[in-house]
Amino acid sequence: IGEKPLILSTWNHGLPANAAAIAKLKETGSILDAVEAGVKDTELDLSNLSVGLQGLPDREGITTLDASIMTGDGACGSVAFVRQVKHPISLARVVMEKTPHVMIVGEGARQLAIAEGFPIEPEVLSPKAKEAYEKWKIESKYKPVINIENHDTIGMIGMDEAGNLAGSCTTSGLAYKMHGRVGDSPVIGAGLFVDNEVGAATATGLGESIIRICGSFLIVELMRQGRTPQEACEEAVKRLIAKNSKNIKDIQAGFLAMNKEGEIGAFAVHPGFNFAKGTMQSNQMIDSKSHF
Ligand code: SD4
Repeated sequence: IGEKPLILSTWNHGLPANAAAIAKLKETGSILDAVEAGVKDTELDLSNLSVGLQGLPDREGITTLDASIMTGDGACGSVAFVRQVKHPISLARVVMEKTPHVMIVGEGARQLAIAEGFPIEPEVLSPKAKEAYEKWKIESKYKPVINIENHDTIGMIGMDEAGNLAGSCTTSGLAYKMHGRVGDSPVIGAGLFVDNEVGAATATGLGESIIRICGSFLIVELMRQGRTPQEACEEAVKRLIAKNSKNIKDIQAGFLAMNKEGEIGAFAVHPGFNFAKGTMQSNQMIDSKSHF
């Protein structure tokens, strides 16, 4: 039905990320290489305050990163609460390919990065992040602002011409989170899930609300049972709203999915979520529908 190869990724930065992914796919032919290269572009984007080391810090003023990567055959790796590493997505790939583990966090992840020859960056906030943090400290109130500074994570899912799937997700998490807080992005099944037999899904938004319903896994399983990607995303949002009903007006979450046929779906709690759809011929932004 849909075009292949196909790359989907969350938010406006999805456009350049998709372009980087498609370029990589042309170069190496690997959908795994493509989804890694795609989000690496966002990890370096200084204008993005929700991904990479330029992201907004936690309430102690420290930026900590979460990332995950997965392929359609069930291989996966992730890192969480990691400091001073510019490309957590590549470190997640190292966990997947070079260790017997799936998830490595904190200082252990940083040590792995050092052992693997990743450069360790100085721990300084970017000028934009520093300015925002100084402002936040005046009141030190924790309240996520939907669609604005807290919600710009990149989740990317892709399929090559042969129908092999892979996905990636990387974030600096919620701004001003508690030190040590980990969101959905590095949790396989929450922020990302990929299965070559069915399809792939990724999530963005308030990680706690997404983890509660195992969002991405839920969507893939709903597709396995015959729902379209769109129906599956809508059902996941419905479930999320039911499980987070008390403060739903302050919670934004969005899901993105594709199935093996190249059909796509997206749905969010509130308006404002958008995503980029890339093929060999085109790369365009699409506005997601939402429950409210
Ligand atoms: C998190 N889901 O850490 C991430 C944040 C996010 O767009 O998606 N921002 O909860």
